[in-house]
Amino acid sequence: MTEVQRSGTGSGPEIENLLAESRAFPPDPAFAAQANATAELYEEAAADPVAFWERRAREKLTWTRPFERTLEWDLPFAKWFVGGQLNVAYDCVDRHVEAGLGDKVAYHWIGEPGDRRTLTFADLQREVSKAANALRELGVQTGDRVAIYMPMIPELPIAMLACARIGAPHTVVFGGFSAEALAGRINDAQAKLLITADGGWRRGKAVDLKSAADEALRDTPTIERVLVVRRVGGAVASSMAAGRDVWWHELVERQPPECLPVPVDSEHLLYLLYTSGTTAKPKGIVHTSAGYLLGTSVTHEMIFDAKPDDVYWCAADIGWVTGHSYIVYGPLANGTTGVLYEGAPDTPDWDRWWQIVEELGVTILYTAPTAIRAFMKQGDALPAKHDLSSLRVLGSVGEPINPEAWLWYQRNIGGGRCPVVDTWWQTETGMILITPLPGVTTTKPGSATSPFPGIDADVVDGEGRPVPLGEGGYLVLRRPWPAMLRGIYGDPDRYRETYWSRFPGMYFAGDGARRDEDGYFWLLGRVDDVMNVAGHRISTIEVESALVGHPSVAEAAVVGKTDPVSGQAIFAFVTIRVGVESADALGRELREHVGRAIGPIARPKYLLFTPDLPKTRSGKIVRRLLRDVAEGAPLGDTTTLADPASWRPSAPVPPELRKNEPAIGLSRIGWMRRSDP
Ligand code: 7RM
Repeated sequence: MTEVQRSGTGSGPEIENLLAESRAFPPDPAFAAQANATAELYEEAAADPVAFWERRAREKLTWTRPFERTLEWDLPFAKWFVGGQLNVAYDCVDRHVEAGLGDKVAYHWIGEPGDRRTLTFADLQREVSKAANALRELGVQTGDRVAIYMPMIPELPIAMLACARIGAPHTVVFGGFSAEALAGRINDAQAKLLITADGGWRRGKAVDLKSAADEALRDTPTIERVLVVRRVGGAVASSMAAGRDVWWHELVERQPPECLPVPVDSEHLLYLLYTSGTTAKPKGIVHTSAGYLLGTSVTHEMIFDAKPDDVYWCAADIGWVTGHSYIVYGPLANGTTGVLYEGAPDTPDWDRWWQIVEELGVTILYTAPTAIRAFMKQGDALPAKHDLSSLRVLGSVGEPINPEAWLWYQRNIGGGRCPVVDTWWQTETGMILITPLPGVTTTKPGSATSPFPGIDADVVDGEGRPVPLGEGGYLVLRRPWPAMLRGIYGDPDRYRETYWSRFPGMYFAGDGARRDEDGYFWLLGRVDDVMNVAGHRISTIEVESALVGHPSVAEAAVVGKTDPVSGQAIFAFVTIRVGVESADALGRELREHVGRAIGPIARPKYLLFTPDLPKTRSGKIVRRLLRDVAEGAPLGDTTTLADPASWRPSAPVPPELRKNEPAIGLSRIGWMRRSDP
């Protein structure tokens, strides 16, 4: 199986396989004839990238006050559409109602237990307005931050849009994050209100969100009130704090159904979304209003070929940026009908998604390689049981997609008819930046192909010089784009340092990439200490500091190990304090400890107790070696070591950690300098 190399930009055999991937899929002429995108877009944008966005900003967005200057670029600080005012919720909801589309479905929602709700744009306008009035009653004013911690229920996008309606920035915290992670984000954002739910349904069980929220709220002095949606009823034992907590169905339902949208400046803070970096403290990525809405809506229209009659399903969770940009803001600005599904893809069975596609006649599906590989593992029979002929465009995002998964998706889900768009972007970029345009681009399985019109991406070497075609290096962006992050909340120095200092004048994304002889971009994964587990960014340091926070742990080092389904899996090396017994029970306890500190997705799949960790003279852990050990690279093979001369493990990795199953290993592994006898 061809596998994309995930760390470093060295040219391993995997990359050679990948670049040898020669299958190409030219656009179907029938699709091209009706496509939203055309090849001329590239020419128009190349001629004048700023004018390209300016024209679309005037055409696509509804302004309460027109902008005066398209771009102010004071590197690395960008302002787009300066002087303009609009309201994001109005552009996503009200203007479609005013245009006569009030009865059009905005969201088909399906709960995991099978309950359903259909919300038209008129319903959404009413619900968002009522929720916005409720926020006001709870004391939220324009500019106040609101934290949102919810399952995938309609009240989640309603809450986000209600915030946008009154110009109160939101920060959505993924419902799978722990109380501690929630508290950290609330405190960094200094949020005044928390919107949450009693729980949500996942794999047939009620996940208790309110108890986690209550735990977080012990340590969040800025939170005044809590608005709680009742989703699971008696299935969880949560309680309401008198004077602080209020039920959504009591407060929101009695609000008047009208609420004037508040016009805000183009650069008004729309939301913060926290993402993992190379330190333990997540960064609050700043997204503002007009440029973000333009970038997400233009890319949504062009890359997914979104048409008025489409039924579009981005199967991400709204708690991640993919959900913000491509479930909520981009598609709603385009007046697209979307699908929201609350639950897990394997509940009640692994064909749940295909049953939903068939039932709702989904035409566009956007998901992650992790999900595709998980479906692939279940075999071809489950999708084959369902009529998937409504599908016409397939998208992928979140991690490199290996050619086998791409081809499986194209054949077994797309029936060989649908263009597949592998879209590269980040929380920071806000919108898709490297992607095929369906109907225009000849795709190659495993390649995100080329930069979106107006985007200046390149691959450079360690000195910032563009690498020749056929070679690998670091992915950079040279020009600002409308949906780009405006900074890290409260920390302009960290913003400059993290993204703009490695290569002067360029945005460094933290990803390695190669360009092939045709100039196609092949993304190779992170080059920093950020892991990508099932499309979720988790930093090695976050997991390490959670582990070290446990009283039994002296030291910990964490690396990502290639995983056939989730892309990477977390592998933790742990040394324990003198006097503590390392045992299976402690290993399990540590896993749960990380789960509580960060969230279940951050629980190490592999955990190996070792007497010490390999370090350089200056005390830096030699991660490269740990990575090799985790990957099961043969002992003594130093070809992939950054510093081949120095280190080797003193004993083999226990066999249980070499299988692709969660495991805890006890070992006598020490780390010896190669020069040691
Ligand atoms: C949208 C999202 C960003 C990181 C990014 C990459 C990786 C995302 C692709 C990809 C290869 C892709 N935001 N990544 N898309 N790698 N091909 N099409 O995922 O902030 O959570 O993650 O994800 O490493 O830097 S994110």
